[in-house]
Amino acid sequence: MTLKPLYKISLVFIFSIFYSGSALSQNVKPNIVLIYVDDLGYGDIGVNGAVGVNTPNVDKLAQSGVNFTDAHSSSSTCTPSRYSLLTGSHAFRNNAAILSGDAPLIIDVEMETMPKMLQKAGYHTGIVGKWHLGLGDGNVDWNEEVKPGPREVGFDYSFLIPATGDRIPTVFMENQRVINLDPYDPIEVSYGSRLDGYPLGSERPELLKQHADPMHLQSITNGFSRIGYMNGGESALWVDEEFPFILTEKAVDFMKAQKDNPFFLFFSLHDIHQPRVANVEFVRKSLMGPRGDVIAQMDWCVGEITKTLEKLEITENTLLIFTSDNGPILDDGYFDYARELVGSHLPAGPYKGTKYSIYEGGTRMPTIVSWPGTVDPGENSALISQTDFYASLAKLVGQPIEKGNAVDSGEFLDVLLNKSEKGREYLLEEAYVYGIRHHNWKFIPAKNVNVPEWLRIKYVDPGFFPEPQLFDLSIDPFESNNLANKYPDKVKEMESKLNAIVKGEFSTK
Ligand code: NG6
Ligand code: CA
Repeated sequence: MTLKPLYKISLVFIFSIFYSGSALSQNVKPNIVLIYVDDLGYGDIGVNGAVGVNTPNVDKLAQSGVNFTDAHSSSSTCTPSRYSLLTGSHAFRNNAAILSGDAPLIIDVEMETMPKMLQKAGYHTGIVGKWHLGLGDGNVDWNEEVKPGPREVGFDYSFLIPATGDRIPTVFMENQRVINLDPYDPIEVSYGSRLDGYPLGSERPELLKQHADPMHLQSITNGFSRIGYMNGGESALWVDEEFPFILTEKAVDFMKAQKDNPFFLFFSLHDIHQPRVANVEFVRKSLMGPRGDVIAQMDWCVGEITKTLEKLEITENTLLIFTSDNGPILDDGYFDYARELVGSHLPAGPYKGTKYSIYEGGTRMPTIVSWPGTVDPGENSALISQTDFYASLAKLVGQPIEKGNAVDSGEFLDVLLNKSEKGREYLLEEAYVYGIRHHNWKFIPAKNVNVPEWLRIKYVDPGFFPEPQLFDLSIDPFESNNLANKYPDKVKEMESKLNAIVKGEFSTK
């Protein structure tokens, strides 16, 4: 049944009366759109101080919604963050780490997940974009339906970049099948021995649109050398420059088709991960070269989503969350001549560290929640984690969480809806080492972790911390003044809390 706009508005009005107390009435089922950007830093959007690129659509969302200033991904890399987001449990509990492009699905299909919970509440669920949670059972035939995958994790519909833009196979999958595949040109994939397939970046540099470091010099498809070897599937190869249009179109089609159901759309963008290659429409849209241009491109995608909600007249019945999976990365494998630090642009805002880092820049994410008519606009400084979305949304849609499910997911619905600034007391941050927050205190234990060689060469915190570190973020947001010697009792307390979390003896939620 299609409701006339007037009725819709009055329904929203009735809902808002219910919402005026601190707890929400049960069984309110707005559509939920989660826009998950890849590698976007806290400072990369206009409202958080970006200067090298304009993000008018994201800024508009922030103006009509809540801009969170202390919201975190569970980890400073992709797979672990996505794992926690969908399962409500810490990535370390399942040793979740960045996966290769042929890795098996890392979410146990028996496990309750956020999309399964939403399905039980009557939602039609879909993912469009980057997956990177593994597919299949370890021995994938890319020419057949690949199982288990998103469907077994709770998504009714999927349109995927299977792993990352820089990993083969560089093909889209719709509902777990490679699209546009010619059966006479089957796909083979290898992350071990070389295949006699696409030319290699290490041998044919003249074919490259962007030169790459030795880790990204394997099979060349569409002028980019990737991680991994691939043969066949030529008719199915994606064109990186078409990502924004193809992914956005799939997301828009999903919303259009589901506009009369409550739907959950996980729109998981490739931007601004490398290889960073903007469509010609967005080239030079920023002052920062490719990194800024793909931020502008990402902003366009966000605008298309909000425009579609408006056109479908469901803006006021849609809870939209915008955030990112990990902190910003500057160069990461491709020499794209990005001018990343143009002027005073600070990709991680006032925070130290980048993607991969345990410092705040690794996990403190640009995070906006918008639900016009229900959520009061403003800024919210509560400490929360993306891991908390699961329990908070379960509360919103009136779904119970059974014991043993979503074990690290705290219910902070009032925070998400900007009715409270009382967030978490403790929060675990995962990188190659752990960090823990207690309100504005931040603790990183002394540790020497064996991180990959390339990481040690390139990044700020290579996993070697000879001394424990303690910071007071209220006066030292950049984590530059180590107070560990000054407050030994605080160090002890936070270290023991951290150990207890890891051993499963203390819950932060
Ligand atoms: C790293 C890749 C990097 C990127 C990252 C995953 C190398 C040297 N680097 O291993 O290019 O793909 O994995 O990014 O291989 S993430 O956002 O999906 O976590
Ligand atoms: Ca990422």
